[in-house]
Amino acid sequence: MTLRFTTAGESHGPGLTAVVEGLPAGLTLTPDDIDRDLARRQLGHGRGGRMKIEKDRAEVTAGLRHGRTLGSPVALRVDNRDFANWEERMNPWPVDEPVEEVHLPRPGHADLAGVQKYGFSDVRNVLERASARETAARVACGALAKVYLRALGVEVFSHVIQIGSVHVDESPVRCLDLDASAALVAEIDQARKANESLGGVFEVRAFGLVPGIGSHVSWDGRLDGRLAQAIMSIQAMKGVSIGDGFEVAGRVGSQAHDEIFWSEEQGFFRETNRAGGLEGGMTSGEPLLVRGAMKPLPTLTKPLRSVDIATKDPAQALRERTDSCTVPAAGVVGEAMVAITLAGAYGEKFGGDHIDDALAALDAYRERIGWRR
Ligand code: EPS
Repeated sequence: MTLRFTTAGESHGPGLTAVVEGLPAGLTLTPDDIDRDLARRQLGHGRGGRMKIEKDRAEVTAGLRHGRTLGSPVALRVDNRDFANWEERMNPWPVDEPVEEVHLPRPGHADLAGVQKYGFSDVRNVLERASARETAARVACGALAKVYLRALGVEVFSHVIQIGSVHVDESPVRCLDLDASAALVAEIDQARKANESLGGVFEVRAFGLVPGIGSHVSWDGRLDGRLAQAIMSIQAMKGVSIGDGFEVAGRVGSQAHDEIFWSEEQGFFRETNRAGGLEGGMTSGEPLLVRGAMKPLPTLTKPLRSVDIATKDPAQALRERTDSCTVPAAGVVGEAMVAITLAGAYGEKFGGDHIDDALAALDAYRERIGWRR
């Protein structure tokens, strides 16, 4: 069975709700498995005032008993603490006094197309759902997928590799060392002072994958396509790449692929991973490398030109409390989306109503293909 999830919730409404279907029975979960990732998503230099209000925790309301999955849908909720400050404006039920409408769509946000499409006069009816607050629910679902994957020997991580114009590659060790980190922080501080926001690039890596997850036989079974959709569905994403991504387009063939070797102790292996762990829409058994490119957030303290949708007069876009950079948080969301996608593809291949059935199927497959890692 594949893994499916859905979320509901507005940014300043009472809370976020999510339902995850397709987890096998018998997985052991602790509250910390979910809350740890929720806390990681809230961190990162460049966050605004909202994160001082929220302290995200997931309340599981279905699908678990005494810390073990039942094979039934898992339902959870994450409260919006900020709702206490929005009870009038975001009450699900009619309120006594009319609330002020927002008429100033932000370039780069869902605001304008959203009010046109859904027939609203108030931009808030769109921006509340388009907000990246929703990613808290995704991260909670992703944490469940990670527990499933961990039981199957797969771990998912992420790191930031670019913020604004500063690349981590510019650090001599090509990793998030203190120098690189300091340069990224300085870039964010400088942007904030200039009333600007910043985007960037994160990378998600998954280790412990067996070859053959996903499929070459049908377009919608190709794992690279599914991962691309998962990453691109995250708010503010403008690009996705796998392995060496766009760079391979400019190389000659001999520099673009990963030669195949075999040894008694390793079985099949590669010395390079330019393909990012995917060939022909399937995992190759090498680590999965997926990058997401995020645009700068569209809520600006020095707003761009826009139009008042009620009067049609030129105006400045909506200006409100905002983050200046959320690339570190987006990396955690990327992990969640990759984990959900991988867990779904593992579920399709190894199935099982109970996790032990999936493990038995995985073992039999490893044996059949002689996979030794
Ligand atoms: C967001 C705007 C900010 C962010 C929010 C996403 O919220 P507010 O308008 O309340 O200041 O803090 O992100 C979150 C609440 C979160 O949990 O990540 C936006 O417009 O997308």
